[in-house]
Amino acid sequence: MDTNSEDPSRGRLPPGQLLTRRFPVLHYGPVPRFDPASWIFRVWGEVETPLQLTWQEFDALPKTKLIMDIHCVTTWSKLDTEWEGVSLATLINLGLVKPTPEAAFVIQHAEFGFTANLPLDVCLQDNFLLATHYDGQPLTAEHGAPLRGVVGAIPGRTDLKDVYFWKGAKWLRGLEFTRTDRPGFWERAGYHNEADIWQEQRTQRD
Ligand SMILES: Nc1nc2c(c(=O)[nH]1)N[C@H]1C(S)=C(S)[C@@H](COP(=O)(O)O)O[C@H]1N2
Ligand SMILES: [Mo]
Repeated sequence: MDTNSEDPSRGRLPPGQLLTRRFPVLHYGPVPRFDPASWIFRVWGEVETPLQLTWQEFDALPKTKLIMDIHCVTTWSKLDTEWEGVSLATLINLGLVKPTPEAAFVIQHAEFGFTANLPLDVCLQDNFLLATHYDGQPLTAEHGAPLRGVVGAIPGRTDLKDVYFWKGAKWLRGLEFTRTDRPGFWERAGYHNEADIWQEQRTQRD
């Protein structure tokens, strides 16, 4: 009998990764305090009209659930994590965000000036979400409350580009659409710009 076929991680663990059941907390700097009264989410840059939403407005948007495997560049991976939030596709379908024809990249802007960059194509995939909930509960402060970008791998979806978890910004406050790419916080610190988990694009030398 092929016991391997019973292994839920089969084919899902990228090279150099180890499974964890915990949910480690990883970030640079302090954890910000969330003030729902002053919190504003902004979209600007290569969009037809800039957008500003209060927390009340953002929280009222239609939400999507997403189950995916997340892979941290520090080598931990966690399978079947459940997220809920607003997809960029939803913001576009509702007409709230209209990228210009020149828009090619999205820079996530978070508290304290933290940024993370991704191609627009990746942010439009099913494995990228602006998440408000993890595992059925609102995000905890240390995991990015009230809003964070999340990106991972959906098992079986070989059509998607899968990147390391650092490409999702905790404490997200806005999205900037750009024509050209601009390295984010960890990318400037030496992490790989593309961050493909299957190709092990961890640092700029990989
Ligand atoms: N604002 C912010 N977001 C961030 C980071 C950070 O330093 N600041 N670190 C990234 C990294 S390196 C990882 S691995 C994940 C960790 O998310 P977690 O703490 O929820 O596991 O957040 C990402 N998002
Ligand atoms: Mo990380």
